[in-house]
Amino acid sequence: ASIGAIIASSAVQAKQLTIGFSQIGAESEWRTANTNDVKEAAKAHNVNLKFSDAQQKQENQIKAIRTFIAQKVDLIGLVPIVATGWDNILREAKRAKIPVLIVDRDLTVSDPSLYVAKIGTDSYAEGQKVYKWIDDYVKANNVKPRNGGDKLNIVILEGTVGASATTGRGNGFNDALKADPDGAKKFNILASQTGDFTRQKGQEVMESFLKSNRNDIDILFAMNDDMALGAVQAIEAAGLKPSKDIIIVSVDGVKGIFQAMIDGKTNATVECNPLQGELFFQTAEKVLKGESVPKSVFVEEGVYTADKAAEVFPSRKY
Ligand code: GYE
Repeated sequence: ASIGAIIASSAVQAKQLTIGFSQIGAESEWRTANTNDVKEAAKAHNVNLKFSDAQQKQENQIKAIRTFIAQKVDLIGLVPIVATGWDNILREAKRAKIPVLIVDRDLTVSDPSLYVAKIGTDSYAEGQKVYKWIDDYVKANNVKPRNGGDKLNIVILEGTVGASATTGRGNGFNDALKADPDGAKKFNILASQTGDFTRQKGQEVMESFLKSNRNDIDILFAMNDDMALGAVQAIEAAGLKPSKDIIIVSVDGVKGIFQAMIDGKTNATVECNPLQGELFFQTAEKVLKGESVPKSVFVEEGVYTADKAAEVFPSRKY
């Protein structure tokens, strides 16, 4: 082959991919880790990344996707802030023959061919792990209701309303509670309200829980670490000891919660892995080469407790 042909063919191979990525915003430490990971992986894969931050608004995500379509990107990544309301915009992408990969959160569409594949976390399993951790912990430590009653009172800080991470974690937790034959005898859900996955709102909602039930709350299930960290502030301000007077379990496994566990302020975190960038770009490249990919892939996740936090901390990547 002539030098010219070799150069031409390697130029074809090296054609840089342009990928549009619609992110939710920056509501939590987890989300920041997720965004940083996607940006780093884009560099490693030499992708021209068009990154859009929707500032917690679905309408901004829809606008971003429409812009990506107009720009004729090769592929679109979407983190759906809520599960529904995507059919029309995904139909537009399909008509333009731009493949869409769903990242992190799940969605519900009328026609599954509107996206190629989903890469994310198993929020239902996370909710089940939260229940199991609580149940094991109270048994092992013979935890008694603070108010002398016969059930342990649980309060829940929920995530963004309508987000798959919220419904999945809630359903996983509630189903595990119902599946436990003694569940209803041991536990009472005293209050459950959204804290929008943010530290600020987590603190505010916990304050209001404490205002009405300061001496009744035994356990807090926060659907993410940030809300748990906000709640710690509220609990301390109410003159109670987080992790002792009120047992705290959350979801994510960010560095901030490891520090809180080391400091004795929360008890456990169920891991939700934000490092999805590598898998996202690998999958995108396969899709664009015409290879088949699994319709749904979950990244790996564990459970971490306060007694192991100091040991594990140095190896945490987010
Ligand atoms: O748990 C929370 C974030 O969608 C799994 O969103 C994600 C959740 C995560 O803001 O911290």
